[in-house]
Amino acid sequence: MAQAQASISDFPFLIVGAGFFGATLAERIATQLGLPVCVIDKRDHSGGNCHSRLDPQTGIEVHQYGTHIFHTKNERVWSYLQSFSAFTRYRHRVLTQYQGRTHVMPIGLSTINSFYGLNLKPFEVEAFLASEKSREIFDEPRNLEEKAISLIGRPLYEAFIRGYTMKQWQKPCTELPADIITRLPVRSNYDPYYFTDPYQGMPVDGYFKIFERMLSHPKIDLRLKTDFRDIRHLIGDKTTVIYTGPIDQFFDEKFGVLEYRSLRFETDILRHQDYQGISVMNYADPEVPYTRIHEFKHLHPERTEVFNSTQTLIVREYSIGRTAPEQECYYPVNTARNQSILKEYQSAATGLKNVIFGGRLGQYRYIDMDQTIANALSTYDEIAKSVSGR
Ligand code: 40K
Repeated sequence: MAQAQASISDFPFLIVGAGFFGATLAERIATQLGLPVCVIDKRDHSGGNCHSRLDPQTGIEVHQYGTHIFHTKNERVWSYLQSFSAFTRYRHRVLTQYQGRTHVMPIGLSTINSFYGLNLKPFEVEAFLASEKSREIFDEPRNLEEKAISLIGRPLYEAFIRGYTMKQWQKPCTELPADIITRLPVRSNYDPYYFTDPYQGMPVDGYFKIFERMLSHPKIDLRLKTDFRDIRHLIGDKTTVIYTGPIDQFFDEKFGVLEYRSLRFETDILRHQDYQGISVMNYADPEVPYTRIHEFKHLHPERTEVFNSTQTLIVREYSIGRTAPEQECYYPVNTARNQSILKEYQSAATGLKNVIFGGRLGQYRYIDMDQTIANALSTYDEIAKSVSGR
């Protein structure tokens, strides 16, 4: 017979959302403080947008919300994660298509030489870029286009930034704020790797395993397919709520709806051992409706049987505005209006004694997985202090 479920009001901690912020806090509170934690998530899986699953037909690990590459400079985060998974030595690379040709991302010596048909040496890059930039001067760039041209010159901007950014945000770069980018670093060498962090890799047996291991502790009660809005009336005043959902939804959107970009994915299984030769191929041309194609088998070349199989799975990614509540939230949209709405939610949040907001949606801030875990570990330190001080 099924055991009766403990009531929400009996838990000292209720965590809303089983992504990295929620899972890290649940794991720390359960294992280090020995306190019971209830974790709810409205989806039928843990892991938030980092969730992955094995495709039943091909055995390929699919990242259901787009490719997630773990990379960090933070030693505490890296060593913490090691207790839940070993990591491979995978190092992420990205290529981009533009007008039927293939170039290395981010822009570096390989990109400049392939794009301009040149054969520059590293020590010639700085002067070359300076001369490209000098063709058009914007002392006070008024938008993303002017800013990008002032950083890398018009041709590189038009090829690699203009179309791609417009597809991401569904707005021409002339209507996007200049401060989206502060720098557009151009590498003067042939480094082909996308990230520069000292710690990088893919979880050996998949992202889903990390979350299984983090959340499997007997003190953690994980309840999937459970929407916060359906259970919030059950919360008593003895429970601390750690909320990682969208902050505007916590307050029933009373100060207005915060805007997000969402993504739409189109999956195909193809009869090729290798479709595109790399895990992520960007498409910079504005005429191509998708922004990139993911070919997940390339994240795990060490899984030789799956990797060598004569079928592959690809996913085309389309950026879409989030117009309906059932669409997933991915990227906060940094406009003056959203920031001023956010301020109102933040000050309402500060007034709540028993609620902690965290994660990308709880903060309405673009943060990487490692930053999310770092934030959760600091939040845990605060919680541990206040628990021991009681
Ligand atoms: C940011 C503030 C944004 C929108 C879309 C697609 O590759 C990724 O998934 C992330 C890229 S890289 C990045 N670094 N900071 C943001 C700051 C909002 S978003 N991004 N955004 C990305 C992105 Cl449709 C990718």
